[in-house]
Amino acid sequence: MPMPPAPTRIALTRQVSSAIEQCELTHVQRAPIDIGRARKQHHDYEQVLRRLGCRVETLSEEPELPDSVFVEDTAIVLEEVAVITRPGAPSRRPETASIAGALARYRKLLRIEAPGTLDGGDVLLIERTLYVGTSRRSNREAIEQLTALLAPLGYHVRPVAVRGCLHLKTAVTQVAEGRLLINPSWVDRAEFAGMRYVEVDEAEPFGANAVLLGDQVIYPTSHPRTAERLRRLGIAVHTVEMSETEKAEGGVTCCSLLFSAAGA
Ligand code: CIR
Repeated sequence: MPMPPAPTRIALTRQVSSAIEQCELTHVQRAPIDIGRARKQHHDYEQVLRRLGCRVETLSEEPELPDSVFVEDTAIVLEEVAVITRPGAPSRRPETASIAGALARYRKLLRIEAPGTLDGGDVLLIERTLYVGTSRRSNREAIEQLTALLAPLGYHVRPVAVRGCLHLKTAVTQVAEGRLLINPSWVDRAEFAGMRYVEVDEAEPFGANAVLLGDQVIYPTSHPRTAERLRRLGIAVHTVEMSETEKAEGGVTCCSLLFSAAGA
């Protein structure tokens, strides 16, 4: 019997807003952003996603929504459903409408409602567990809602304390099966029982944000020492320049929503 083809992997992205310089900032000093360069870097990031097998669907620019390139924060896409978030920063809440429109073609939609607030950057999915950062952006009400929405589908939701950074995935992401890339100053290793770790180089505190696609990692050029640590572990690392979105406090995971077209 021939094997069925692998389901198409979608990467949902959005063009960089011409208003990106008015972005929200929490732990990063405001610095001028070169919009042309930001767009070029975002285009190159999309090219890497394509090279790694994704079909990239790019939403058009939202000139009124400075942070709208960071689509990760607006939804949690699982095999069965997509949960539309209610972002913690009020300026970002209008971003969800167009994302819901795009995701409705692929998934049944569930929603986080007020007073819940949740940013997708706080949600790290490992197998059937969603680790959710209790950051300034994501609150207990949202975690309770998420737990109730997803328990019937067999998902566990676990709150995780983060400190000193914007989101859980600023502090920790997965880089291989059973292995996390972590900045232990911002999140405790003990939260993730049974996982192996690689720590960021101490000169690169923002280096814990990586995209894992299959067994390939997309990673910013700005953290070369940590990239080298990953390579020494045998991990395939594809580097991308992200200097301009980094000035907006965004990393590689923030700029796409990755999911299989087929769903469940
Ligand atoms: C914000 O503060 O909301 C944006 N300037 C950056 C969001 C980055 N998103 C992410 O880490 N998932």
